[in-house]
Amino acid sequence: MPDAKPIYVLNGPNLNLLGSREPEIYGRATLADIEQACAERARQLGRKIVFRQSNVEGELVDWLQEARDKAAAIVLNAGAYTHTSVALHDAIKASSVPVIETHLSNPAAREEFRHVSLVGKAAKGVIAGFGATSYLLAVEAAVLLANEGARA
Ligand code: CA2
Repeated sequence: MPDAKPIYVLNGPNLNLLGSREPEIYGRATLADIEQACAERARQLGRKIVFRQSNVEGELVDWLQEARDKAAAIVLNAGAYTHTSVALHDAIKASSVPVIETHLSNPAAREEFRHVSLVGKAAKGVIAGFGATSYLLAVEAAVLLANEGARA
């Protein structure tokens, strides 16, 4: 599929700090390590990725809007905005591109305030709790959904 649209992998606040602190929760991989692993897995499955991180909620909204035309599917780790952002929820709802909510940790097994996901209420599905492997599972799910969409 030479002209296949890419998978967008979007990352929210503080994920640029990965690998430097709290390895017991988030693992030792840096975000650059995760980007490389996602690109490799997508390549094996015949897709490219666009990988970005921002600490700014509005920038994530802009990228979700951009993805409406440009992406085949979206892997989204919205970080703490997962639990608070009506703007991200609305941007996902406004899009027909499938979004896979993705987390390194398992928010359901952590503090109460992480148990609500406004992103999850709009997403196609959720992958959480497998460390950096969550991203690889999410890329696989994204490619499957993208291929289904391409056939539909
Ligand atoms: O488990 C995940 O992937 C989270 O999305 C990570 C967010 C957290 O707010 C969500 O509840 C679950 C936090 C990302 C912050 O990452 C850091 C990495 C290293 C040091 C400090 C924070």
